Amino acid sequence: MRILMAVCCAALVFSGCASPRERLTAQLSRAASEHQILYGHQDDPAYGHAWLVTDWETDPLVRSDVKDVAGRYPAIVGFDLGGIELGDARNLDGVPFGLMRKAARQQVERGGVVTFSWHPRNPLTGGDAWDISSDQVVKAILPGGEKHAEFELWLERTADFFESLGDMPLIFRPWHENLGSWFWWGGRLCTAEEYRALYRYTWTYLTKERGLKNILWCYSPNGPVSAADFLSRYPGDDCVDMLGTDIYEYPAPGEALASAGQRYADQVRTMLATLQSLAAEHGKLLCLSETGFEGLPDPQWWTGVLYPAIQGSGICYVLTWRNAHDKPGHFYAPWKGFEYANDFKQFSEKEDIILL
Ligand code: BMA
Repeated sequence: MRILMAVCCAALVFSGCASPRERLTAQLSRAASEHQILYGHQDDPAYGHAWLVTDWETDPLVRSDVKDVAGRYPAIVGFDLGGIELGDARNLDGVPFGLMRKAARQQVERGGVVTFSWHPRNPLTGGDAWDISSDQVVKAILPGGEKHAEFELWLERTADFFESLGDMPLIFRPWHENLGSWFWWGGRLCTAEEYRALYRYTWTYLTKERGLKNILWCYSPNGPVSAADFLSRYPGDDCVDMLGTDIYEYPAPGEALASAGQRYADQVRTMLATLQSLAAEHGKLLCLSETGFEGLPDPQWWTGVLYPAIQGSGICYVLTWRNAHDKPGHFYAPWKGFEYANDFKQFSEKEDIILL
């Protein structure tokens, strides 16, 4: 199925008639079929460990913690849209949407890929994405609900942003980590029907009503979970292009690094094997949409834990989370001067790991 998809896309791309979606699908299918994995980093051009772009309009946006260490840029860059729904100029972490637009364009021009997550506010309570004080939020924003009109406006603003990117292709993975219960759209906060309706409403509005042809849709629940659980809230093959999962390494209190690393690697390997067979059945791409080990305390995390867990897994990309400029211990990629940076450099030089 994947090969057929790649051949069809290649033919379209060759004929010059491919839509942005089709071009990106062809690029990622090709990578996957060649067992190549694009390496990605969240917010990479906006800030890093102890630095921040302050004037994005004049700044060339060429700094990158990843490039400082590996000599090359991440092949995929992630940004978060949280705050776009309110009409804010900056997202929840202070990144200007103007910077994202400019950096996304540069990333695609250099042959890379861009992905967007979304941590929107809680439309019922006014709290943030992590406000789980009510299990009525999803119900309230669906058609017939008291906050539906407001939600329509939120989607309109999100669609306006995507539209402003022109024909630049991108991956969007809304309503992520939905099998846990830490976001207002999480497992215990809405029914499976409500969740599916939320995802489908979002897809229908952007794709059908607004006619956006530049989006690849990624469904990315938190892992590890069984295939049955993964599919329990799956919105449908027509509105998903890629299956993803978010898995982080968290040692238990007092747990040795070797044991935590082993447990995490087993979880990733098992979950990606599950995704690989689901993706083959459903004709989808697959990815490790978010991962990492906060503060990178394991000297050989990249070559000894992550790489063996993802090698040959069939994923087209892996993305590690952000390097906060204002929280010294909150980083997931190395930076210049970090004591274990060389392990990342070695990872980046593996022939199946792609940087730009
Ligand atoms: C979380 C943390 C938060 C951040 C959020 C959205 O995992 O990094 O600090 O606000 O992602 O980017």
